[in-house]
Amino acid sequence: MPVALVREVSPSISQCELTHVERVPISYQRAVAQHEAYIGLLAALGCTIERLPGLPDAPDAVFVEDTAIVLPEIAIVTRPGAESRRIETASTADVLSRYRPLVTIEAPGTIDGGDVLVHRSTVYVGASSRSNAEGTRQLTECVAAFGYEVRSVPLNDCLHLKSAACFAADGFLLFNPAWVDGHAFEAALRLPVHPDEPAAANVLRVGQTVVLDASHGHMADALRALGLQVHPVDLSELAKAEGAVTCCSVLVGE
Ligand code: CIR
Repeated sequence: MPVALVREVSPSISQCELTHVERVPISYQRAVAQHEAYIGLLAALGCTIERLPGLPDAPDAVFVEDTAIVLPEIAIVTRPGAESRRIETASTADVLSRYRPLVTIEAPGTIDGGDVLVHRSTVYVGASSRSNAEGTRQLTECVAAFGYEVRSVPLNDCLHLKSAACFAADGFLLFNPAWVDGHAFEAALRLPVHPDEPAAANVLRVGQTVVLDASHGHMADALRALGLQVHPVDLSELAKAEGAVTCCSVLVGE
């Protein structure tokens, strides 16, 4: 089972970046409690938890996914699209260097890890407001040697590619058709989200199980009906900061 890199919620989370959601008050205490429950679930599923150093002055630091992309062969330290988030990457790099050879996206390239979805040997990159063409070009160069093909995916009205689409299992895509064209992905099975749950495609695969937000009951039922093991977790407070289940960890496979 993988190592899960996580980082505590910053007390400054109320000053987080927001792009597609209205700012509403965030309870730091509730956010911390929900985040600890998320970490507890990953541990219960067999992950080894490694905590990155806290960054109290980086409001979005809990969303570690955006700071790195980890492949079996290499890890890519990102250069996040939001300037306020660039201070987050150095400490991720320090820890990741124990697990993988590292490369770093350099200016003027930008990539957020939330825009990068790896499935078999294809690396899908969301053409979001956070990840630019130069970042995608650098990523392509980094991974080509290992046989990965990079494809840029257009997005509408969502923060990151993984807000719009994730694989729940090999060849099984979840997606929101309002935000991304499901045919952009090679998949044997494509399941659109229920219209009442626009963000329900964001799921985290841990081994054979699927972690999803507890508010996505339609999606949980649909996945269970297809025989998948599903673990809901309540991240409603972090959702106010535009975060979701994939954002709060970087999984480093053995
Ligand atoms: C941001 O706008 O950067 C944060 N407030 C939310 C980041 C969520 N990360 C993710 O979806 N990978």
